[in-house]
Amino acid sequence: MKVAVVGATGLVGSVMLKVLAERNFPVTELIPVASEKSKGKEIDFMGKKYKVVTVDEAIALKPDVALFSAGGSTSLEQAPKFAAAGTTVIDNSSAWRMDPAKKLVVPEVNAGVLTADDKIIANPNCSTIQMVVVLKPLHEKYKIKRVVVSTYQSVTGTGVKAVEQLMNERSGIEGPMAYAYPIDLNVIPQIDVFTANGYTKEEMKMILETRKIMGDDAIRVTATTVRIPVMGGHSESVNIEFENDFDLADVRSLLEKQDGVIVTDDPANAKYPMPKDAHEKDEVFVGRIRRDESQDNTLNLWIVADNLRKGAATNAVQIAEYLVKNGILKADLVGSY
Ligand code: 11C
Repeated sequence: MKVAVVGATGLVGSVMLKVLAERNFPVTELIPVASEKSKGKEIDFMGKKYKVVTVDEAIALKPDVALFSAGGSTSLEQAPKFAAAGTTVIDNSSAWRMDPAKKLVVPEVNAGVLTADDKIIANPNCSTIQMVVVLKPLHEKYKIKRVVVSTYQSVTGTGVKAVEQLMNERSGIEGPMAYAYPIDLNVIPQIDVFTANGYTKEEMKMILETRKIMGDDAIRVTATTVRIPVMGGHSESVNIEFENDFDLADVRSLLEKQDGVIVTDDPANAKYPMPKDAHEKDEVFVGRIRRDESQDNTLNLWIVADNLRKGAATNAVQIAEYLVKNGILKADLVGSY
């Protein structure tokens, strides 16, 4: 399988390369793609060196699949060109997510919607992905009415510049600012820009994407998304109101059985998910599972995942894996995968 990684030199792109290698995706030829200024730079991948090429060069090489993590405008412009050349694009930007003609996929939740006609597939926002993996089995059993989520998001979600800002501030070094405010020893209740209703774009992504992935517009969601001086993963406090009453032991067992979820919930021994532990893991971790005693049929949870992994790169690679395993994406090596 010829695999292009568009944005290969960025934070998510480099994790995509790592995840492709770790999961032994059947890459016969890697095509690392980046902007003109990185052209020619060498990338090590599974013991071989590959030269970074430009988008136009990559399109001409007709990859079987292109994993995109190069921002919305690059994706809007370039993804259709790859698709026209026969490449299946899995796009990590927000460009196509709410396009009714495009699928927005978290494999554990809705991979079944994918068909061979889907040439541009959208990878959801990181904070949405980790939440819906946990919501899915609970919605199936108890039917979710409303979700109230507050996030505690890692600076890696913003990119390299934000990681550098945090590290510079820690070391007392002045440098370029990714945020309008210091992030070390601070908390910023704004992720992305504000929209007309007073919510940020990140909050609206959580609201709208959740309904699309879950395939249920009746689920009400409200979100407050917050940046904190942490690396390693996003955390979420999630309050879920169901139509029906639930059994706490059953909730735990549903989550334990859910693909891609690890339950870490042992208050007696102070065990719960934390970004330090979720870092570099592909799973979504859930803990602090308890009844909301202020309201009927309502549950509280704490969800943590590595936003660069399950929140971005791993989810994109899992979509590609699903396409291969189900014969939707075909190449010579399919049979041996
Ligand atoms: C953050 N969730 O943590 C954002 C990053 O739509 O894919 C990912 C933005 C997106 O800042």
